[in-house]
Amino acid sequence: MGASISRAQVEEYKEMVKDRLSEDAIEYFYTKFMRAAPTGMMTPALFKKYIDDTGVYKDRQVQLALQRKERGGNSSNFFKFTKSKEEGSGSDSSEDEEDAALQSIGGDGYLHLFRGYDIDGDGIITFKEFLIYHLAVLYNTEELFTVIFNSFDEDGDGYLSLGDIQSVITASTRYVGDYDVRDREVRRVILEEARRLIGFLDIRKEGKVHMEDMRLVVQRYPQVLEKMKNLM
Ligand SMILES: [Ca+2]
Ligand SMILES: [Ca+2]
Repeated sequence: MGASISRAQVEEYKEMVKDRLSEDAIEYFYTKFMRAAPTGMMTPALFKKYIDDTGVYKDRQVQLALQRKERGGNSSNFFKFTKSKEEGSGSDSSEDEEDAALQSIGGDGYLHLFRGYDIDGDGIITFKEFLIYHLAVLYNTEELFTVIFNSFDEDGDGYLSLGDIQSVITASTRYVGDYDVRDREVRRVILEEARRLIGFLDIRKEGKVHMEDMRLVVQRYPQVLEKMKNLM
């Protein structure tokens, strides 16, 4: 695959995004993707490097924290952990590719993000998946539901458990705020946040959230999906 996108591909992707993105935007994402994954297959290691290099994840979380601060705080305890800290976007490590990256993708909390992008769950992010993810997150399209559900379903069993939710919040807390998630108070707040969320979504009171139930809840309360997006 070359660095530039063919006419046929642009048409195909335009069709796929139902004209919600302009050709320029598609080309922009394509260039960005191919720079990170020149073969067209973004592995977990390439994904980690992409996230580190662009700093998108951190930037987004920092922006959210700032917005919240401007609004005069949030009732949720979780967000008191979200520091608005500026940091360079580069990563200091560059060699020692795959192994180290694969190891730390879990430890650094990239894995839930990876699951969000990797819609078919085959362990590789394709450009189509990359595009769908950005479309979903930017425009709150119906795909956002799938992106968020997959991202939170850590063990991939098709349900969200308290443990799944706790892991995702823990990972993003560690990554975003550099908090010591072993700290008892930090753990307590994360657990509280996870319990509150599952209490809201688990309408059958089974201790796990069914996908169709979550769909019903977020249709009625779109702000819950927004909140889960922010917790990712
Ligand atoms: Ca995939
Ligand atoms: Ca699960």
